[in-house]
Amino acid sequence: MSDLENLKTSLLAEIEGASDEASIEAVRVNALGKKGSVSELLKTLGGMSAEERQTRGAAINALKTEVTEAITSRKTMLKDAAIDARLKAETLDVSLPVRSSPAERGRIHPISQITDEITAIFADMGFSIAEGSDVETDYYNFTALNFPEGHPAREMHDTFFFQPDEKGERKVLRTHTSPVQVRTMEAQDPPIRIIIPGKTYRQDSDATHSPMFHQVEGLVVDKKAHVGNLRYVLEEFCKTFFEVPSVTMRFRPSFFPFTEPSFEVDIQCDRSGPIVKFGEGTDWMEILGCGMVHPNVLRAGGLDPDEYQGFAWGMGLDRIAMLKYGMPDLRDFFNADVRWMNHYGFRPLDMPTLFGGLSQ
Ligand code: 2NM
Repeated sequence: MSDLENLKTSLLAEIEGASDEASIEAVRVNALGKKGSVSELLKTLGGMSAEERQTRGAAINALKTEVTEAITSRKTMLKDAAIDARLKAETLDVSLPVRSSPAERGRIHPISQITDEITAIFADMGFSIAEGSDVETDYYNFTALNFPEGHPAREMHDTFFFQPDEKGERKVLRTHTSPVQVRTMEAQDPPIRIIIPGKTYRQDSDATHSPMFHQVEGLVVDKKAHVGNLRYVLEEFCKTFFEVPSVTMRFRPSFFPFTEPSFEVDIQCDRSGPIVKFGEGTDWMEILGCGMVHPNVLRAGGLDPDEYQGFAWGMGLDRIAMLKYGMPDLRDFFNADVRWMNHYGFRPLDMPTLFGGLSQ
């Protein structure tokens, strides 16, 4: 067999043996590329005599044509095979159920939901939301709020203290959100109408107490703010929040260092059945504390108590959420158990709005 026959046989075998598009391309380069075996043969044509070119030259060209055709057809075949394989592998069953998106599967924690509900109610009455840091100075958490140094009310709060700094000052985890009220009074001129949701901390832990808990406080400061305004705001809030046309509220005298007079507020309810009913019944449930802002607190906020009055209130969210949604143990709130979240959580798109009905 001539050298050309040999080359042809081996090239055709290689072409036949190429099993994918990359290997057939490699065969092409080896045969027809710049330094390919067939291309090298073609380069010898120039040095041939006329008759040699007629016989051997024609044979080389015929080889080139045959090899090129074989490669082209193998390439087409391998390309079709690759497409067939992809079509088989990438089938999509359009009859399968659509997988739900994270926005549908996720749940809003009841504490976030209740915070949104409460802030929506006060926002509708013209309040702005104010926030502050969980870590506070002793001054903003106590002194400015009329808890004097050594006053027993400081002990009442079971405060978490940080290590003293180089000046001997101890930062605290805020025991209430009230430092935000003082900072707001310092920063902006009355009239002030703010609502302050946030995390608060006290050393206390059982079925109804968690060392980290949530409060919403409110503050109004104006030239003529009085207990009548306070009552009205809180009554309007309770009606909307508990979704009843009227509530009976009871203001009991109490003591807080930052307010004078101070009250604890109960609402009438019926606790005889499995769930608490509001706006009816013969029981009372304590829901918040409130009062007229103490002159010393107004002064700490840079305001003249002869010119301005204020009223403020505070409520713990965790207990109210337990009552509103019928949850037995407060500690479940913070266990991060997805089964609990699926049961008690709220759908992300069911945002509380007053026009939509708070709890739909
Ligand atoms: C409460 C009860 C009564 C309160 C007072 C103030 C401030 F800073 F304006 F003086 N903020 N919050 C307050 C008053 C909080 O929580 C049970």
